[in-house]
Amino acid sequence: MSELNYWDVFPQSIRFSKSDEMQVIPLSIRGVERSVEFESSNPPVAEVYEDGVLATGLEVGNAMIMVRDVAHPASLRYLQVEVRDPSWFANHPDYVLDLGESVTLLGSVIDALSTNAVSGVLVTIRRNSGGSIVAQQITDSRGEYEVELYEGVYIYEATAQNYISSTGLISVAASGSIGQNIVMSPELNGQVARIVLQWGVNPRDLDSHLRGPRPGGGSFHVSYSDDYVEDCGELDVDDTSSYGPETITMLRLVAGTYLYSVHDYTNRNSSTSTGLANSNATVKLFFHDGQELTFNVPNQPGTLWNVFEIDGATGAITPLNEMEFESNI
Ligand SMILES: [Ca+2]
Repeated sequence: MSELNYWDVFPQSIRFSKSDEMQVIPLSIRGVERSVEFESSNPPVAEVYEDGVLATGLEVGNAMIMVRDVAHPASLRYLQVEVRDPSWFANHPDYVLDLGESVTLLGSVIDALSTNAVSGVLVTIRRNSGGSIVAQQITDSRGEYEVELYEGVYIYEATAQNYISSTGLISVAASGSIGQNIVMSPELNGQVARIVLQWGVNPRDLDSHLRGPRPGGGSFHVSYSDDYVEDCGELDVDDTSSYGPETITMLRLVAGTYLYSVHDYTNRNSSTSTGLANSNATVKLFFHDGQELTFNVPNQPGTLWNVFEIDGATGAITPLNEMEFESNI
């Protein structure tokens, strides 16, 4: 089960010369694998077959191709197609089909608990889940890897001895920067779960909060202001200067409801802020039974993101993904 949601269609714009023969180009859906359907605003100019192959070139004109996620119809991507008279290309000899830039991506892998660099990690990058490998490298002594990729969204898998394997998304921009490191969690050693929060450059300070039942009665609340509660949980890192990670380790499960939330401390006094929604925050839950779940912050205003609940009696995990405004939690 995964809540990863980023995806895109490539290329995003295509310009063809009109010809007497149909021109075809396979479109690539990058990011998390999904089932999509295509709709053309102008089928005589451009159409997409069910297998994702664009057919165009017979008529001059413009078409917008809408790419819709079948399971989430509100999730849309667009591809712009232009078919020009051959004389246009004669006047623009430098024009080449834009498949995005090939960029060098320099990434780092860090330990969720110590935030130290992790060397010897095998990083495998695919265009989509289950797709073929486009790059693979082992991190060096500085925990870094360097690969050559086209712009777009990719899936990574990182594996190393004594760490829980991790998968997620990396977004490759023209600048090559990715903003977020790959964070690896050391294997659980009798603990119940590890919860890793990461985000982008803004806001500077997000906080992780875990609340739940205390063995023997009462409740606990682990956060930056109480970072260790015996037999309950421990916050390993309180990051106050962008990116994270902040990591909470759950120590025991007893009957009752556990709630994990992310609070936007920087914007806590706002009642309109979209800072948290725009933070690119992700939460990874590594559960003792081997489940690894990723949650992405909802695109809604709010200063408190209630991420998930765990039923302590059954171990069932329930995604919440609710946003609200709270100055203090
Ligand atoms: Ca913090």
